[in-house]
Amino acid sequence: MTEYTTRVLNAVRTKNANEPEFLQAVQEVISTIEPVLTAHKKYEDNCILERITEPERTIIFRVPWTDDEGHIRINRGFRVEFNSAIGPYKGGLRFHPSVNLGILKFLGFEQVFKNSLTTLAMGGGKGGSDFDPKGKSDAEVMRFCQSFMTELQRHIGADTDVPAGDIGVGGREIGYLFGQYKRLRNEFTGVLTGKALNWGGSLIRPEATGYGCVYFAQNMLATRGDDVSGKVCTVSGSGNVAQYLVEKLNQLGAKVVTMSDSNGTIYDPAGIDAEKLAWVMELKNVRRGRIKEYAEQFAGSQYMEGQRPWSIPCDCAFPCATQNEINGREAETLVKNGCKLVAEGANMPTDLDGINVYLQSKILYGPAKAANAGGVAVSGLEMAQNSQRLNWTREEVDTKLFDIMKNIHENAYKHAHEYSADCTADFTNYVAGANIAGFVKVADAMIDQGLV
Ligand code: NDP
Ligand code: 2IT
Repeated sequence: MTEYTTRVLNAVRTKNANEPEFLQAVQEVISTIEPVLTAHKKYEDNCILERITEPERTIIFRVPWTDDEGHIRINRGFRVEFNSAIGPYKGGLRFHPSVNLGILKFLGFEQVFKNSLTTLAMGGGKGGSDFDPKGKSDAEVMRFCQSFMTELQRHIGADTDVPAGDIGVGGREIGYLFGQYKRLRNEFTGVLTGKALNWGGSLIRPEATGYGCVYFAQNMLATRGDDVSGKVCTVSGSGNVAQYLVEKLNQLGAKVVTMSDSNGTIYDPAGIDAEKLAWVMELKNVRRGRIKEYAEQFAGSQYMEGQRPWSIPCDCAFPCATQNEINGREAETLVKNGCKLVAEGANMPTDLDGINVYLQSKILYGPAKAANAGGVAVSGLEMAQNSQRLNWTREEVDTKLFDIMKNIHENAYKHAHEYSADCTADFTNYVAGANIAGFVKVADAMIDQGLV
């Protein structure tokens, strides 16, 4: 570490001591962008690290609502508007009981670099609430969303801040949020992405994160003359990202043997084929049931209560549930069992020890901000369609997504080989490459725009 990065990291640690996830995300970025900071003194001269680690604005608000029994409930709402140097704040909303300011700051910080990588004009933000949609009726979710938007609406706008979904926020929630925004502001605008098709949504947005992550994996495999076809894959999660990631892997001839939820993992050695995946989608999106039921439905599969998928041998692993779901020990198990590729559908699913295991063993590792950028990229395409008042076809959007993921891979590859000393003809440090490529564009824009 240099004097500059040590000083900034220490200051960030002191100021945000009770935000471990945020500190983890900052440490990962700062430790990998050193070569570019050393090569270009302008970043230190302009205090870019000090500025880029501080959100431009953080909004915290009360969200009162009534449940179906008429009881008053209070949740906490947040929007972290992290950086607008290259476009309006853009990033999802997460509804989950674990949500707190530190988690949303980590997600907002990651989003700044991710959105920069997409090549589209989007700044970074994240928001959400500690509201738990599990076990709530549709009417309760609607009342919560309406109360949440009653406050949030004064801070967002199609050219200011454009939220979308994340954990616990899917099509249903985006609908209720959009309806309340429109009612309060009397404006039909592209203020949210992930909308339904018949009122401003984009084809391929539901699929985008999962499909994009597989496209990124394909690009990484191609550098070693390999392909996903025939690969045995483990996947965690069974929500939006996991579902479409499994769909794309199946289309490309891979075999997916696990999915999971917060209670446990199902292992199906025969593979979760298209028919079984359709059943999972109905279970999760319509009945809102638990993944455990899969093992009761499909003979030959088993349910591993309270376990994550990483003990199951695989060629490729795709964590698609949540942060820190792979630690150093689990990463070692993956590598020991022959895993050759990890591509992250979730945000920061691997802890710092785990990342070191991947880098030292020189497997193909696609970090979240590059590998899962397809979701927000198609959100950017949804914004473009809304501005034009046009809808593109499925093929058009999928081709654009495919090209964007190829471009992100190339850009990360190029910056890794230019700056990261550990890269060789056979190994690319995509963590360094993605962080540096994402950073340079935002940092240069911040310098251009003066001290704001
Ligand atoms: P969903 O709410 O649709 O699904 C989340 C899945 O992860 C569920 O299976 C859920 O299980 C599981 N999960 C959530 N929290 C935990 C936990 N603490 N421990 C174990 N499992 C957990 O969310 P998404 O699929 O949209 O998001 C998944 C990940 O992908 C997140 O990290 C998100 O930030 C990231 N992401 C999402 C994008 C998007 O476009 N939606 C874009 C880029 C990244 P259960 O049902 O039991 O809670
Ligand atoms: O983490 C993410 O990139 C998302 N949840 C998607 C954000 C978006 O604005 O589509």
